[in-house]
Amino acid sequence: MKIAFIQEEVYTFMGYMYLAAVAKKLKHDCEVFIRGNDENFMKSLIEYSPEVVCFNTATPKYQFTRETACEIKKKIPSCMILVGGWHPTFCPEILEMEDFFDAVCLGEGELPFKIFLESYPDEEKMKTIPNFHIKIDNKVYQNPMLDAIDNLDSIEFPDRSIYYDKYPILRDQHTKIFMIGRGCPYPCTFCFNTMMKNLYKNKGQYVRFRSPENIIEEIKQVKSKYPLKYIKFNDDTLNYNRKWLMQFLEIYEKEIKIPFIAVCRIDRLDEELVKKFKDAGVDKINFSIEQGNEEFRAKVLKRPMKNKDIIEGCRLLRKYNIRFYISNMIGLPGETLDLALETLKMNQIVKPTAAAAGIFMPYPGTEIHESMKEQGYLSKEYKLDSVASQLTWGTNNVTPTSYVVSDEINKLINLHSFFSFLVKHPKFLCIVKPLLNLPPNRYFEMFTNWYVFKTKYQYSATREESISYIWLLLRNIFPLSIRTKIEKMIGFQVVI
Ligand code: B12
Ligand code: SF4
Repeated sequence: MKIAFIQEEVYTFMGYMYLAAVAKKLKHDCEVFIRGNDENFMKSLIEYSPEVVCFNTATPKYQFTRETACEIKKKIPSCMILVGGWHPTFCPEILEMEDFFDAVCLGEGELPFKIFLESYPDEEKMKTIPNFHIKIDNKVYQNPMLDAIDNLDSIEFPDRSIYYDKYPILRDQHTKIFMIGRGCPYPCTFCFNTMMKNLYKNKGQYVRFRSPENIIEEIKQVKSKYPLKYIKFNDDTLNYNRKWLMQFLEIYEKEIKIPFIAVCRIDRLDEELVKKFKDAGVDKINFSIEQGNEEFRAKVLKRPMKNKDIIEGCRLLRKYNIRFYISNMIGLPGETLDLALETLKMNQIVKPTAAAAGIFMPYPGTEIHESMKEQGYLSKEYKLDSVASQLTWGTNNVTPTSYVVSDEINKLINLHSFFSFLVKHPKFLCIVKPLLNLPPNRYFEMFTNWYVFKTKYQYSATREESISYIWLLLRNIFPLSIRTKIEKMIGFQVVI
């Protein structure tokens, strides 16, 4: 059977690579189709003529999935369209809302996808695929979830060849992604991990690790086949299990020692661990403060970390000369300008290599979204569609918006625009403060885009990443048609 995996970004989706490994083991044919700026996308998909078309969908990317799936169903009516990932997991009703979707998969996909492939096209069997909500003869069958995969070492390594054989730009990238496990144990109210944990309640262990040996083996295999000079561990939080991590870093240092970037909880770093990270080759650590006021952070976001622990963690990172990037949110429910300025202050105190603040977006299905509805913080303009149309960072020079009801929301939106700059240049706050009273506008947003690009450029892992940031910045000034022509001419697409 022919299976097509569809996406918009030039990026290797780990989820697709895991599913492709399952499908290929069952001798199915798989191909990835990156829409991006590819004018021939539909033509080549029709030529391939897939029986099954898969989408991996995050909430803000749902618009892309919906429009592309609708188009595909018109052109290839016989194909089955399956949607998995975080959005359908928390909004499975999209299956009933749109007739061009045939099934959604909730949660982890390896086993359900395998059962689907073994069942297809037997409709009686397909009605009972676990984790799937599936439409057969216009009736939706909703099946219970399987337990979370108990032993992550038992699944096949992600099949990278689906990207690397077709897209040399991805194969030749020096930075490659890996994952050490799945899940995150923390209860942050705005994060989907908290919801996923609830979904998997009484269904086995949600937070799991691969064995260090299993990860090292995968890295070695990748290194033997493809260019690999930098590793990006894409896990949400690498350092929640100190004992496991110390063990892993020990082996990594001995057997791999390729520079890497990791996402951590800053309040869970201590000197021994930071030193171990450094010895193993860490180049950069990303983490989030989100909000600078301890009490607000603990109460509204359920992130009860202490400011003194954040300051100490950053001191250690600086001591060991490890670059670090901090992400934050502005425009939270109940947040005042003074509270948001505390976030700025915390970032200024700890002096990151780079920092940015996104405008808070309440995603449907999260705990904070529910409490905002109850407390009247959700604006009337908020609809699933408005969330779904929020574009990926760095591509939209438009006036930013927020869906949080607050008297000071415009000031908060404006503060977001100047945030990265003010972290580096605290003295300019007195000049920026009066500007916060102006209506939010695209020029402030262009300023932030420019400044974030500048710091991202400095924060790049490799030279090729720096170059892709330059182009990412420049391409915004060209209209799409010209941008496409230039990208074709120079044979370069933006790799995130
Ligand atoms: C790496 C990453 C990215 C990468 C790659 C995205 C990708 N789709 O793989 C990039 C940089 C492109 C990216 C961009 C964005 N991301 Co991101 N990203 C992640 C991150 C850290 C890891 C993703 C991953 O590889 N997971 C591991 C794999 C194995 O899991 P998976 O992708 O979910 O796939 C499994 C199942 O979902 C399922 N499955 C998935 N697809 C399908 C399809 C079918 C047919 C089936 C049967 C099953 C199935 O099976 C897979 C194997 O078990 C996650 C956090 C996380 N822990 O997942 C956030 C996360 C997915 N991102 C998120 C967001 C918001 C975004 C952006 C919207 C950010 C932005 N504003 O620009 C964009 C959207 C782009 C997009 N098209 O998805 C949110 C999504 C929340 C939501 N409700 O949608 C997450 C969950 C972070 C968070 N905690 O909030 N992201
Ligand atoms: S620590 Fe990060 S990944 Fe974990 S629940 Fe909180 S926000 Fe989500």
